[in-house]
Amino acid sequence: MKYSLPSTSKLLDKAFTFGVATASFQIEGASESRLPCIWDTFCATAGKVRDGSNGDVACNHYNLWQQDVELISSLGVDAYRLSISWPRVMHKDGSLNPQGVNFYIGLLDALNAKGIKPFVTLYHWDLPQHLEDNGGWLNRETAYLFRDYADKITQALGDRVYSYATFNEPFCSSYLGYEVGIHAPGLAKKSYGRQAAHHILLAHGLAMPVLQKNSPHSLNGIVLNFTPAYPLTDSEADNTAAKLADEYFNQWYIKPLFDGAYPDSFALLSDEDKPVIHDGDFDIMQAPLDFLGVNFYTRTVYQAAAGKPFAEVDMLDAPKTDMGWEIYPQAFTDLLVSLHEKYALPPVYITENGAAMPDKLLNGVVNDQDRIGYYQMHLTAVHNAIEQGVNIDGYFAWSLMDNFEWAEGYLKRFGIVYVDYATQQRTIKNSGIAFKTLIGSR
Ligand code: GBH
Repeated sequence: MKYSLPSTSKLLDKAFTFGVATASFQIEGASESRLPCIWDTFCATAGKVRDGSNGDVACNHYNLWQQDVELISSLGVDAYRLSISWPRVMHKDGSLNPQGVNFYIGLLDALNAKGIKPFVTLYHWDLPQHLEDNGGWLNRETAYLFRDYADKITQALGDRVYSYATFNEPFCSSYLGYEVGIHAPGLAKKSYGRQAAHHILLAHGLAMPVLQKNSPHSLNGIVLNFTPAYPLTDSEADNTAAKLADEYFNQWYIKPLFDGAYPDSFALLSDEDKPVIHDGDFDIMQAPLDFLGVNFYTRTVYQAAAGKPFAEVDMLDAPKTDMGWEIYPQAFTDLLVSLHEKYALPPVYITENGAAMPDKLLNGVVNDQDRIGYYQMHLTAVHNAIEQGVNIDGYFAWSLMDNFEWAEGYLKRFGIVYVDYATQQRTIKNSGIAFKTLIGSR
């Protein structure tokens, strides 16, 4: 029950930050004490969430937060990444809701008292429903409302926060939520996905100066997810397919932030699918970042196909997690090195990495050897990227504990801590014990 890294690895420096991550809708529950959000509505729509579940109770973290802080502390981590529920901290009229704000103040104070650095994400997908009713991320106004939310909440939380991220994974909110509809709000139109992405990146850019002003000492930035695209063969056609997919799913969400432009394949969009872009938007998006958060889980393989720019290939014989995602750690190293080569990156934090596995609690033990294997390979992949010159300052396991896995409901377990939903009993899995041992060995 141990992860091993070369003794000289930067990951073993005390200055390297190890943490665990969660998100508000996935763990908090207590939906009755906040405004409805788009995920409440999505969960209530038949056929959207695989087990028909919702976030009403989840891990009941809203009520069990004190014991959860003890749990986090018992893992010996340096940091805890959480997200703020916008519908919990703001009323419909745009004023702060003190009850919701006080929940986070209590939580942040308890973390700081234990010496655990809070990494706070302002938006991890739970848009207030009343804003969706007004067009959500298709409405440019939402970007300005996000800036206002960011302004008020960061003033209220003061200097309790070590790091702020504006958004978690603009790709997921825009593409999964507005372009293919497998996430809330469940809309499915190409032009919607591209417009939502533009408004989210704009909202990010509008909020960055506000964070820098209200919280000048915290590390302020954004969290992006990447699913590196590989060609099935080294044919030119497959290489082109992979390149186009990479631009569409990955570079689309980072290039505007560093280069002030969408990838070249923007030109391939029909006029109808192109987002409305105002003069100056790219200048706003390019606000300097103190850090970049990178979330990595898997890669995707592509080949050329008739009538479309790329076709995804299912790697049938490859090892996979319980999500059906291929386990391919080399892609993690390749990704980090290529981002470093392409962009003038600030310090990078791995803000999510982990795996769903079919865990079983037996006599008080979860012997999740496959997850331990996944973490071993991916920690090594991060180590290798550092050796190749990438500036990486931290690593967060996704997730602290099993939780509401979006469209999969409670069927998939990503935690390094097992949650028995019937009793809300938490049990540290063997992967979590190994994480604790690694951190403690420094
Ligand atoms: C993260 O999203 C989320 O931030 C987090 O809330 C969530 O619980 C966690 O991951 C686990 O899902 O879909 O087969 O094409 C990650 C989302 C995962 C989206 C990989 C793209 C590509 C594989 N990404 N996925 S596939």
